[in-house]
Amino acid sequence: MALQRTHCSDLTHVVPGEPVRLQGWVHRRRELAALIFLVVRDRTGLAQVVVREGDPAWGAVPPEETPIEVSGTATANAQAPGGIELTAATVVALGEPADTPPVELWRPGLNAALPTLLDHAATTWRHPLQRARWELAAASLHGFRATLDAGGFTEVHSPKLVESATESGANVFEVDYFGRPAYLAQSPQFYKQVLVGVFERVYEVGPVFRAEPHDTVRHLAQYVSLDVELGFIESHREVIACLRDVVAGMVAAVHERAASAVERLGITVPAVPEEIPVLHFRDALRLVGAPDDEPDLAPAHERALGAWAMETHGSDFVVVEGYPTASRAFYSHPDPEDPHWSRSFDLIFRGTELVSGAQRLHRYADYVRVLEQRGYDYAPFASYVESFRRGIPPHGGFAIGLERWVSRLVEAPNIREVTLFPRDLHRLAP
Ligand code: AMO
Repeated sequence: MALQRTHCSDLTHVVPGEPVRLQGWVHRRRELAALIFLVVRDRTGLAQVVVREGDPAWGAVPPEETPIEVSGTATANAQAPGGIELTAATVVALGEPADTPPVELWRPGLNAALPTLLDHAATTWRHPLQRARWELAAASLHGFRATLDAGGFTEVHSPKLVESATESGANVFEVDYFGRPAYLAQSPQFYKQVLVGVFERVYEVGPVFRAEPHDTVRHLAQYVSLDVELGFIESHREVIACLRDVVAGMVAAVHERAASAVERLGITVPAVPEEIPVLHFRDALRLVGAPDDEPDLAPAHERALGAWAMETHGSDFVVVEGYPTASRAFYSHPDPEDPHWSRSFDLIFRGTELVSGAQRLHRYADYVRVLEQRGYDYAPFASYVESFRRGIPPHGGFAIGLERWVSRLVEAPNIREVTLFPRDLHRLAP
């Protein structure tokens, strides 16, 4: 029977003298006169193998990035990572010898320009620092789901081929659907709302599509949207409280499940305050010195609000509520006290919008009126709007952009750096 596989990070626990079998990639092959230092990389970390002249592996270590299996003897060496290395090794290649990678993955830093990183994403993501970024994303997804599962939410999946734009007509991808026009979903907005009528509380993790015409450092043409919707609420403030707990759950999961990624990257994981500071849109405009009739916050305003939240509240997070109704999506609930403002909000994290949310309209007549006021055709919205005739309770929700979250977490200058295979104006491959 073959010896059980040991993972690189477990080598440190093996008793010297014991036989060991590793599987992984040739991370580094360094040849000296009578010695080859081989560093093996697997999903858990790195391990050192020392090959001496006369060892079975002598002359048989394939080039960097080739997948291999190494059998040898655990040997104590204070200089080896974890104090144990492998000696007297046999190396078997598990594939063709790999071509020289476009960047040297064994170097501690990944020194390549962004286009090189993206063109060769399938290989460059192997670098331990690059992998760490996705490990943060994966842990965050776990925390998102775990928090909502514990709160009585049901995970759903909605269609990505849809008949109408959900956010605005401007940036939709049109596709040919059996000879008639259809769109790639900009968000699961309509479906999550009507599913409140079934489950009360739902969430979805999935891709959404935006035909963003601008090349910016914070927009992608496809991103992962973390959507939440909950019923039987009194106002958007309960939605903000739910959002606070979800973000705290994501942060907790990063600590629990991605501690080694945090350490490798040397990042500061934010603390989520019990109550995130909330500013009304009106006051936010004044604070940043913008005119009173500004319809939205510009990126520079968000940066200024982020700096304000840190200075005055020691918080990486700030919520802006009450955006003008006219500048938000048609399904947003106006403020009953003054319908010029809406019960909508954004969460700004480290100076960038991370989340949008709101209480929604939930009465059929309100939808009919608002569609008419905005000059939208009824037909493309009919199946959505008509469900409000059959008993949808007061509800609200929000959506977090996963890549935005990770990019602010690691403070990456460009969102593409934390996206596995980004899609943008110019990129459709890899
Ligand atoms: P919104 O369009 O503001 O709201 O999107 C919500 C969050 O998604 C992220 N995001 C993006 N990330 C990368 N590239 C993009 N092009 C991009 N566009 C948006 C941001 C943003 O805050 N239906 C509403 C949400 C709701 O009200 O529940 C919506 O989609 O982090």
